Amino acid sequence: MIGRNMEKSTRVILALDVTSREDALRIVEACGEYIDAVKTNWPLTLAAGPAIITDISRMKPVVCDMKIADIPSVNSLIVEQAFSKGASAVICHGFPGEDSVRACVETAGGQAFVVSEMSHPGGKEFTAPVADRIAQMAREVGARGIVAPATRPERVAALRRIIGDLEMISPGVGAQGGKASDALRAGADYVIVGRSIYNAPDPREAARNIAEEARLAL
Ligand code: OMP
Repeated sequence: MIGRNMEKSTRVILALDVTSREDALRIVEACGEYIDAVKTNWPLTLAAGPAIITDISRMKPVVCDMKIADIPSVNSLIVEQAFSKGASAVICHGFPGEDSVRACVETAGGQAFVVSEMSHPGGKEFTAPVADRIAQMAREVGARGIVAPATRPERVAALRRIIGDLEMISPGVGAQGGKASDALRAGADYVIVGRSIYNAPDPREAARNIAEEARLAL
């Protein structure tokens, strides 16, 4: 079962880091019109079980973010499981090296995003110094794209120059201090937004506002 591809319409990917199945489904239902995809991560998967990926994939394309960072053979097994549950794409780390990333990309039929420089303050310590090389490697192995920090639009622009026409998805908007319009203008294709939507009093309204900001930015 391979999920459908995400559209490039609202440019918003909802990071659904909630820990209740009911909340998760309610928020996706509410925000559906204003998001292109849902990103699932460990908190929801551990809380609700992997079947939540299948349930959400019936509503929206799912980017399954297990931050895959293992040896190639194990990476391939993780990717197979993610796609068997209905994921449309996966996220893997770049730092384990080319063979590990290649295993993800090949098993995912190209539908893998590679984390380059992380968006949080600690991302500057170990990921920033190697992010350019990771971005280049993502391109060489045929990844779909990279994950790059909306908290540092100047890095989004620099990484865009390296990846050419690969896609870029960009977290760090809102709760981490980045702005959707800055990231998109600097070269991101999509912004990834979590707390600013799912913790908002009205998640639908919050998603609508970010989608509107994205539309005006482009
Ligand atoms: P909020 O900060 O709540 O909007 O959530 C951001 C989401 O993006 C979380 O699901 C993180 O796991 C993810 N993320 C980052 O925040 N920074 C990164 O460098 C990479 C990711 C990611 O790979 O998605």
